[in-house]
Amino acid sequence: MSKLLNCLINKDISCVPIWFMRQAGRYLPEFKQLRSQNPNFLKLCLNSDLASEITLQPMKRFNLDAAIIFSDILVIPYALGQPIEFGKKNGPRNSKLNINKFLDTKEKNFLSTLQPIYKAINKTKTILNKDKSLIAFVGAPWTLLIYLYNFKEQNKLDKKIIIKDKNEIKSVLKKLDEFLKIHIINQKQAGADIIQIFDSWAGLIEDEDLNEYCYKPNKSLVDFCKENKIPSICFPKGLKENYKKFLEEVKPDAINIDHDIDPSWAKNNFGNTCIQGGMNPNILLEDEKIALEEMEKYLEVFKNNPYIFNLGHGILPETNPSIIKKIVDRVNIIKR
Ligand code: 1CP
Repeated sequence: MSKLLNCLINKDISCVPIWFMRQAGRYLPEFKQLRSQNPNFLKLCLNSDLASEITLQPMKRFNLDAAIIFSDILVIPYALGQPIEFGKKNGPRNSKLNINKFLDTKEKNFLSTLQPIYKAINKTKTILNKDKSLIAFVGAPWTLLIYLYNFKEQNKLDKKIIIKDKNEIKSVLKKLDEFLKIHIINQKQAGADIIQIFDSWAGLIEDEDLNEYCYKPNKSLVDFCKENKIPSICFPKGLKENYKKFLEEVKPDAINIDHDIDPSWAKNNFGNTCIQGGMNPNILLEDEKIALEEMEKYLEVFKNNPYIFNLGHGILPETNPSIIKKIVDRVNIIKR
C-alpha cells in the first residue's frame, strides 16, 4: 500500500506523506513553458497527453507521495454546456449561464466531453511508480455555484452571499450532485486512488445555510465515495470553527485545514481523523529559514496524528521550487 493510503486509511503515523495543492503549476518553469504554447487553458486540461505530462512534472523534480491530475473544477460546468472563460485578471467566469442547457445535458454527452481527463488519468496511472498515489478531484457544489453565477464578481467577497432564487439553485445543486458523482466514479475507474473535494468558497456561506449548501452536498459526495470504496479528502476552506461541525456531519477520510485554522485546535478537536495541510502558502515566499521553521511547527503539532503534509491552499506562482524541494526532502526522512 502507498504511504499516502497507509496514512489515510490505516491511520499509520510512522511516516508523513507529502504532496502539494497546485504542485503542477505556474511556479514551475517547465509548466510555464508548456502553458505559453497552449493559451487555451480548458483545451490544455482536455489534452490527455499534455495533462498527463503536466501531472508528472512535479513528480520528476520532487519525491512526492502523490500526483494530482492536472485538470480543473470548472470542467464540470463546461461539460454541462456552459461557456467557461479563464480570464487573466479576474479568474474563471461563466460568461452566460444557460440554465436549460445545464439541466438538460445528458450523461452521454457529459462523459464524451470529459473523456480526455479519464484517458489522462489512465495514462498517468500506468507511468506513476506503484508506491505513489494518484489523486483526482471535484469542486463541491457550492463552490461551483460561485463560478456558475459569477458570485465573485457580483458580491464583495468580504460579505456573505445571499441566495435569491432558491428553487433554481435547488435544481442546479441536484444536477451537480448527480453529475459530480458520475465524474468521481469515472475518475476512479480510470485509475484514480483518492478523491479530493474542494469547497474553496465554503467560508462565504452564512452559518444558518451551512447545512443546506455545505454539509449536505459534501456528505452526499463523501457517502458516494464510501459506497464505492474511494478514500476522500475534503477541503471546506474558510469554515473557521465550523470545521469541527463539518467533520462531525460529513466524516471524510481526511480533512485539509486552511491557514486560518490553529493546528493545535485542530489536533485537539478532530479526534483521530487524518489531517492534511495547513501551512500558509505565503510563508513559502519569505526567507527560507522562516518557511522551514513553520514547516517544523506543523510536523511537531501533528507528530502523534495521522498527518499528510500539504498547505492551507495552493502553491503560489511566485514560489521558488527550491523551497519545495527542501520541504519534501525534510518530510521524507521522518520515521517515527
Ligand atoms: O493560468 C493558468 O495557467 C491556469 C492556472 C490554473 C491551474 C494551474 C487554473 C485556473 N487551474 C489550474 C489547475 C487546477 N485547478 C488544479 C490542478 C492540480 C494541482 O493542484 O496541481 C486543481 C486541483 C484546481 C482546482 C481549482 N480550480 C480550485 C479548487 C482549489 C483552489 O485553488 O481553491 C478552484 C477554486 C479552481 C478555479 C480556478 N481555476 C483556475 C484558477 C486561477 C482558479 C481560481 C480562481 C479564483 O480564485 O477564483
